[in-house]
Amino acid sequence: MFKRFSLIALAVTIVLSGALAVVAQDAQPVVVGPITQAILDRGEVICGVNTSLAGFATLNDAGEYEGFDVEFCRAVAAAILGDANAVTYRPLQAGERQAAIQSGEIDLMSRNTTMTLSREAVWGATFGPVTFYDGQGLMVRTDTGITEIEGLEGASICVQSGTTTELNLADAFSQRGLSYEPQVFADAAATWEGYLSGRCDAFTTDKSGLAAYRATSEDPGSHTILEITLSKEPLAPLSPQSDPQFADIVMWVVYGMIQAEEFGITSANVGDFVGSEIPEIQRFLGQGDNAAGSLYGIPNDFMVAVITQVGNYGEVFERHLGADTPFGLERGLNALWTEGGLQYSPPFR
Ligand SMILES: N[C@@H](CCC(=O)N[C@@H](CS)C(=O)NCC(=O)O)C(=O)O
Repeated sequence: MFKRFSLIALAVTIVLSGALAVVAQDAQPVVVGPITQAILDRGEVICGVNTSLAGFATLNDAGEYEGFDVEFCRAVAAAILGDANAVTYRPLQAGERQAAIQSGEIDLMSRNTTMTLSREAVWGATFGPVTFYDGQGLMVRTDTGITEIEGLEGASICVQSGTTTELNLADAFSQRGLSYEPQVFADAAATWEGYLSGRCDAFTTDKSGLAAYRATSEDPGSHTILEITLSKEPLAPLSPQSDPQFADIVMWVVYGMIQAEEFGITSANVGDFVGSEIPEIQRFLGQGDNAAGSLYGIPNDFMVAVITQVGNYGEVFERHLGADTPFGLERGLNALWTEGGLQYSPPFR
């Protein structure tokens, strides 16, 4: 009898202690990481962006940065501070990126930067989800009649230093037994000017960059982007490894924008979804008893602020790069997975 009682007592204790552990875990106060804390203290996110890349990051007439990449700086500010405008932008040349991350002078970088193994390790960076699946391309003057990479045998090619572009170019030509003469420039404007002034037969960078330069040139029709894609360039935001919790916030903000598009939640209708009875939507928007942002020490309903002030992923893409912009980019790989693309968010659970 006693034995039976003690076994029951033991079972009850195990179940209870299990339950207590879960409660204790849920109730544990979240320790806010150093980057998030610095953002809260100064009331601003310091975000590294491109010096100027049409569609991705440019200064508008009001002297403010705008563009596809800029929106992710704004989204992180909205998530943490509730204000998408609370961002200080640090324009960075390609070759300045490593030092900006290593020194910790920026909290976040959202600047057409390709995620690679060595950058994570050597720069000490944590990349977030891919915001733009890209690939390297080649542009030539249309009147050269060149349509294939083989037509560039012995050509001079304008390329920017400190980029994956420079490295891929060498691989692409040597693999095909082709020779070329690189004309290397430290900044984008000089690289583009080099090509325009005829110093180079071709200009190479990410296809998004080629589309941006071509669309904003005097005569877009006089430049042709070759069909070939030389590399994979998954462009993603990144942050210093000193605060893994902040890196998680960046990750879930980007995924949240993708998930919002999948749910059909936009900046215009998010208010209608806040009162939704659907558990999945309640969890996503941090409503009721569902823990979301609170697990990271930020407002529980952080995605409401992000969607209201910035929009979902599709809205951001269309606003800056889509059919109604000079770039007219198709979603392609950047479509949702449900539409044949690669953009896919893990569950907000
Ligand atoms: N995605 C490549 C290339 C990124 C890159 O910096 N591209 C150039 C050409 S489009 C650029 O944005 N230059 C602008 C600048 O350095 O200000 C990388 O991460 O290395």
